[in-house]
Amino acid sequence: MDPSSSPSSDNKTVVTSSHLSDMATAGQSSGKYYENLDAEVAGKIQRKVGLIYDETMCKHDTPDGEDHPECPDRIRVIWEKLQLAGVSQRCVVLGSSKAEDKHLQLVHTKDHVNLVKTISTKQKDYRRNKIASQLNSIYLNGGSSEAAYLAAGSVVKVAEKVAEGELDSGFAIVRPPGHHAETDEAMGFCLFNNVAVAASYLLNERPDLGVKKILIVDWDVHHGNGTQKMFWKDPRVLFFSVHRHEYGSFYPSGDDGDYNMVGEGPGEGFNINVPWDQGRCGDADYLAAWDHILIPVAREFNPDIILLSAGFDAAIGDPLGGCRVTPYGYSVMLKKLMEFTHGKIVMALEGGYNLDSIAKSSLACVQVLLEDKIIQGSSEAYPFESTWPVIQAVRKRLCAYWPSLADELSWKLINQKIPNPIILISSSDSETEDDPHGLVYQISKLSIENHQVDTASTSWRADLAKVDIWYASFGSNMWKPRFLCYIQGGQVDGLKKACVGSMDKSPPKEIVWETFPHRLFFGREYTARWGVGGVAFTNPLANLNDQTQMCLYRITLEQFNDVLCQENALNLDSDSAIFDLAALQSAENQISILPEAVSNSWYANVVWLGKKGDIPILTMTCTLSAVEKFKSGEVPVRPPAKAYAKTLIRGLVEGGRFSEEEAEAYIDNAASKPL
Ligand code: X5A
Ligand code: ZN
Repeated sequence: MDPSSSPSSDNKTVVTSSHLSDMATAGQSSGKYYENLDAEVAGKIQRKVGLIYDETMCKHDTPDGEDHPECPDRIRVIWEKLQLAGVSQRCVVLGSSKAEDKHLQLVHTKDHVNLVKTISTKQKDYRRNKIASQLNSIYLNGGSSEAAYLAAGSVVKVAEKVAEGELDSGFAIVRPPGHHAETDEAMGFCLFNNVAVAASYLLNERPDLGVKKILIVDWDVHHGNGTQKMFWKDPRVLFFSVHRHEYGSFYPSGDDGDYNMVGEGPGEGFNINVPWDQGRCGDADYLAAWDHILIPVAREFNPDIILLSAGFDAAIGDPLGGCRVTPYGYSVMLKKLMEFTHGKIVMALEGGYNLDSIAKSSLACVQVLLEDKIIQGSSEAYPFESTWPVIQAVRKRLCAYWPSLADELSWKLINQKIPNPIILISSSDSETEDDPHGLVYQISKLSIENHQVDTASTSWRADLAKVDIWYASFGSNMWKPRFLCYIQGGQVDGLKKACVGSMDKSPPKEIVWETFPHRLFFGREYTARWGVGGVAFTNPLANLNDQTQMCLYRITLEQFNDVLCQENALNLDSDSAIFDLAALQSAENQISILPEAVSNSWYANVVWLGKKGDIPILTMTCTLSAVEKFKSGEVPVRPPAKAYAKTLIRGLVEGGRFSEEEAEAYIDNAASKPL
């Protein structure tokens, strides 16, 4: 551990000015210019993400150097990870600040503040261990007071800057943690309730900032009992905590973390607990709670800012938590929160005791705040069996306050589960490493969309019209006018037959190009639309040696069904979708999709290619068994029909992908390489 990497001991990276407006980003202030490549590619402005880390907070430690999970290295490893990844250099690094007593007293008693204030002084030396032993899960030493003041003050500072708009978001890498600390009591490794102090400060001390409603999300594996109590009757704070509960046996034991605890008086309905019944929850369970509780409620609540009690002790590998959330899982949970408050999110570290896990998870989160491309990863496909009943119970208990929770979850959805006793191995570390080829090809096994699956499929069109997908085309549909025939109807140059178009004739919302690691080839002897010659297919399996240009159209899932029908010569008037939300979910889970009605046609295989901006990317091609038939020669591989090739080349050229020559060479190459 190199202590000089701490900003408090390295003047070059310390930015102590309290005025952000005249402050450069940390990268610029140390003479280097760091570019956010992802933001640049997307033509976006780099988001200002604030970070606070201060080595002084490491001085809070066990009195005699005994081992303890809540150890100083926790924040050091996070800070080091952010530096090594080159991420802290792209953030605004702020100096830490001590909390003011009057701010602490917004949520704590004067006695409690005084106790923490004086606990580290010489005079208290002999009494410290005794006081600590009378508290629940607390140790104290000579560095505790200062660390506690810095932890609370730093969260206040980041929250203030984000609320003011000087920062877009931020992460206070602090210890001791805060969410167990109650009004008059330190407990659970927590001295001051850092997040609660910050929330109360914004609401009560800074009306000028216009923060009227705060969402506090607590994803620490333990229940945020302190925070819950501090805003129990306060409708300005919506407190959401997801935690291990096991019927009140998990720390902090008792009923406080029960889902029946919804707040009181004016605060009734503004407290939401999601209490797990068993201890091995992972990404799928957490995301189910997000999709079916937190996100719909947050949409209704419409907060002005989000404070995140970001403990990472539900992370895979945590010695206290036992859960299995991956860095990818954390990044998806955070990404989903970015939809609100223009991304004004203040993260404050709470628990998290596996040094490697908390460093990786923190990095993944800061990358989300910076709006970098979401890291690759995969998770178990479905929540545990015991998860749906918990989610349903929470929805039922709270639907009187939040109408979006009122619908029963569909049986289709809640049948997607993993039997409880099975212990799964979650994603390996390597799955979260950067893809050396820069190709997004790994298939996420996890639904990160909030799909409300309706029980009655009376109007599948209306339901699927609400869901956007990217249709990735690699054949003649790359030429926009030709693709539009499938939407608007008609017959362009080269087509031997007119298309009927989709029911919903609205044009694609966006068109982008991307390269995918799937082999493009041409096969068959004749098609009704193009005449003699082969048409394009792509191997459903990814292979990093292959690169295929695809033109992505953002259309609705309803339109995608109509395109699928036309590709496979089916009528559009079916009373059920051939590719519905359940199919989308299966596609995501790599289960081969062969809708009954199209199983004999050529483009019946819908393949999941990943996600782009949270929207699934789908393509349609032949089945794997058809690829085998092409390989064996049972079905001929043929160069493309003339008119067809012309259309492809036009698409590639007009799409700005290639020059005429390059497009020809690209097609020739795909047509001549042996399968
Ligand atoms: C902040 C936090 C855990 C306390 C566990 C006590 N506290 N056994 O994670
Ligand atoms: Zn915890």
